[in-house]
Amino acid sequence: METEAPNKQRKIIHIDMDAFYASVEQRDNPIYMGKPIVVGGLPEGRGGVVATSSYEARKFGIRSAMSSKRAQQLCPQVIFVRPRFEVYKQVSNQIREIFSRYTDLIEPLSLDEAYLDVTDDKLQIGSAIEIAKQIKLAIKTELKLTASAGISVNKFVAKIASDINKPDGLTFIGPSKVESFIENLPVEKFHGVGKVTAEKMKKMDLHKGSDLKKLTEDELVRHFGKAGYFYYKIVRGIDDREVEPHRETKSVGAEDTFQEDLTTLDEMVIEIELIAKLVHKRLQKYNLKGRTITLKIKYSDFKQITRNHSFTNTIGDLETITETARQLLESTDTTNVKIRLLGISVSNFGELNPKRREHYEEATQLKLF
Ligand code: DCP
Ligand code: MG
Repeated sequence: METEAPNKQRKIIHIDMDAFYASVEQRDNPIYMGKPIVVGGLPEGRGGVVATSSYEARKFGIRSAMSSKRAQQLCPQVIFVRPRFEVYKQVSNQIREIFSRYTDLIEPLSLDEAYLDVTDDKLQIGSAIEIAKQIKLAIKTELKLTASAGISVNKFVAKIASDINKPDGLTFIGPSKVESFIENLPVEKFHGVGKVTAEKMKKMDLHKGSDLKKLTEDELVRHFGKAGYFYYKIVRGIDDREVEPHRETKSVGAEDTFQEDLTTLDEMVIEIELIAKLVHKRLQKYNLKGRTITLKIKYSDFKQITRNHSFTNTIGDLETITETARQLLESTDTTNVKIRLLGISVSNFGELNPKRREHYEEATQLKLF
């Protein structure tokens, strides 16, 4: 590592709140404390899904993005709680204020997680471990919530580390441990490797970092496309991505992977309407409008296509999003196809109001409430 890093070794912390929405609900409603709860849609409602669940509920196998019906089957006594996004947003601002006591290099990835570069921290504490401890303590005493921290020399390792000792964890992967840590990392834990890629890797007998390391850059790119360049570097512990405090939102979107492939136009249109609603809700939440609407379709053979349409003016209303996505869908062959995934995103926002220039990660999972 030392040889390829002429600059000073960086100190990166990744913080991720534990069972975020559920912990906030348990904090604010003491009757939920110590109980299995699900924040999300009701099991009676069509398409209700779990946004998150308390750790007590996870013992029963309940997970994010699972249908609320399934969650109820797994744990009949589970309590369903409606989400209160405004409160989560407020807590998110409070944790960011705590981070800002130590550094201005904060890159939020979502409401509950962020990267911090504390190489030169404001209070000249120097030790990233000590800073992470102080942040966790402030979150606990001031907000009555817990967070987990990962500390390392780059974003990739810090992010994976924060997940290792959840909840209330603190994991430090020092410079001399980075390479062996990645070599032993199962491929599905690699940030950016989704289920499909992980399966593909396993079929190729690639199970952990050290297996990926045996492939040349060309081979990785041949099999995994552009991501191959990233994998090549990352398995060697090289991740120079900066913590970007002002990264702007490039697109707002939602997508859904179906348990059973869609084969009829009617089914596809129903899904388009659901996904469009969600995209619309997110645009409203962040007060955004865009000029371009993109539809993504993934077929059962994993082939993926995108179709987009751009307007001269920015749009953000539900009807336009739904209609445009539907027309884009109809511009493709919808007969004799099996669709595994549909996604809609809105991009090309134009000048953002600087006051709202916050970063929101492009959402990739369908969250229906
Ligand atoms: N979320 C959601 N739908 C998902 C995943 C997450 O609505 N499919 C929301 C609810 C979570 C929040 O985002 O509380 C943060 O997501 P995390 O993945 O960090 O999950 P949690 O914080 O709930 O749990 P963990 O302790 O595993 O971080
Ligand atoms: Mg979390």
